[in-house]
Amino acid sequence: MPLSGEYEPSPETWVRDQVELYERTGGREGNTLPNRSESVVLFSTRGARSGKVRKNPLMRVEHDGAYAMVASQGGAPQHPTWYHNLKAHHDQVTVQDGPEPWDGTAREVTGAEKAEWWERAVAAYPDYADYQRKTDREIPVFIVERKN
Ligand code: F42
Repeated sequence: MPLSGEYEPSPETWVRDQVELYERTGGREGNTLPNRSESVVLFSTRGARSGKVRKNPLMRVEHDGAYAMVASQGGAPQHPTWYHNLKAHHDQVTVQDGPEPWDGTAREVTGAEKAEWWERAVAAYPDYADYQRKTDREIPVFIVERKN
């Protein structure tokens, strides 16, 4: 089930457009990073302050049906805003990898579990390693698992 409430598209045109294309085609188009081969997945979160529905494509990092959300933001110094959305509403997230979104629960991983997922993330998208070198912050990783 998609999250209920008002959807507020990203102020970033390329992000907003990719979300629109992915949703309109059920993930048949807009399913890679532009001009790259690596796959993306669509995530919806609940705005920490606005309560609105926010949607972000992120790189596809999947293992045993769970999906990582890597808060890399290209190695920028601050966490992306959806990091705060997940901290505020960890049980309001949907994952869309193909035509149908499903409801999940997110949790930030740490320690050995994070190290395993970081390895998977870099295997899926090697640029993550460069992003981590670029920034002093430790890039957070959340795992989303299906509800019920
Ligand atoms: N970003 C990543 O961090 N990791 C990825 O793997 C990744 C892959 C990717 C692939 C394709 C693509 O098109 C984009 C990709 N991105 C990736 C970019 C990603 O989708 C986000 O654009 C990026 O992480 C930045 O997210 P952001 O939420 O910081 O974006 C800003 C520009 C934004 O949307 N700001 C909104 C605004 O109106 O200014 C606020 C959005 C929001 O959620 N607000 C909350 C609310 O309450 O509504 C408040 C949040 C708070 O701070 O409390």
